[in-house]
Amino acid sequence: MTYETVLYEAAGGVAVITLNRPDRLNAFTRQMHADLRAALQAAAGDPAVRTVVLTGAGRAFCAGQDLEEIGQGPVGDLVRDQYNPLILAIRRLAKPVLAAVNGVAAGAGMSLALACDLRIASERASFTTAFARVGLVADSGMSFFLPRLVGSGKAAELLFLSERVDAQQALALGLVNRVAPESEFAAAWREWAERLARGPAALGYMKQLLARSAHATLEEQLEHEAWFQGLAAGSADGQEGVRAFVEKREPRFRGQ
Ligand code: T3D
Repeated sequence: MTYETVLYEAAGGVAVITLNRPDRLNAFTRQMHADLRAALQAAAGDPAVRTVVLTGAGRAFCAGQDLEEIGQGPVGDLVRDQYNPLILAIRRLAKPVLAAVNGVAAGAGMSLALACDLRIASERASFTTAFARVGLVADSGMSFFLPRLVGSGKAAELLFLSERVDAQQALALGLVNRVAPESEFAAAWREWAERLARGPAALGYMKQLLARSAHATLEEQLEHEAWFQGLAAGSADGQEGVRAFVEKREPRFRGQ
């Protein structure tokens, strides 16, 4: 599949989507929104794809909105029509989405990373909420995901002061799951992506369970667990997992 501003490559159960405007630090334009949403849709609709990786070309992950394009049209509409559907597409994708944060992630670029299920950062990556520096409020889910990852006090600090946080600080804060040296970064995220792609259909159910836990009471969440456990246990992968345990062999999951 070819797009103007993103690269798409699917092999071995892993779809890698690379934001590809390196000269603008992969900042979002309307075209990039359209391309990224189309690429996510392609990954969602392809049964051979079991994990999606989002990364950036060049030295940045994504610098957020392209500030040279921001003046074209009402900003609230841009957020509603472009950013919100993108974030929801990632959260509703019933497959793990891994952000391979290769460089700086700023503004909505940081939001994009936070909307993914897992984040691996290169040692040269950094994060800045950036919004307050340009007189804007957090968007693209940042005000939802950030306090849940780092707590409300730290979220307020990161949002109000917009300071740049390096990869090790991000790890200490819980913003990323893992940091890899630059020379090992590609191998590190590929290894996780391939492991996820060999995982059972239950990973997709688990993602939906975690999403529901953000709002549920304990009673509601126990019921959600019971419901999804029924689906997982009835799935081909659930049956294969139990059979493989009894037969003392490694399971062969097919994502079904
Ligand atoms: O309606 C709406 O769109 C609202 C939605 C808003 C969502 C948002 O994301 S708002 C926040 C937008 N993003 C930012 O404010 C970040 C702006 N960029 C920066 O703060 C810095 O560039 C970085 C911290 C990301 C990286 O700094 P550094 O020193 O590594 O690079 P640099 O020299 O600042 O940038 C390199 C080039 O990229 C430079 O262009 P040049 O001088 O080489 O021609 C710079 O202008 C350009 N660039 C960086 N970020 C953006 C950008 N161009 C357009 N838009 C950008 N966001």
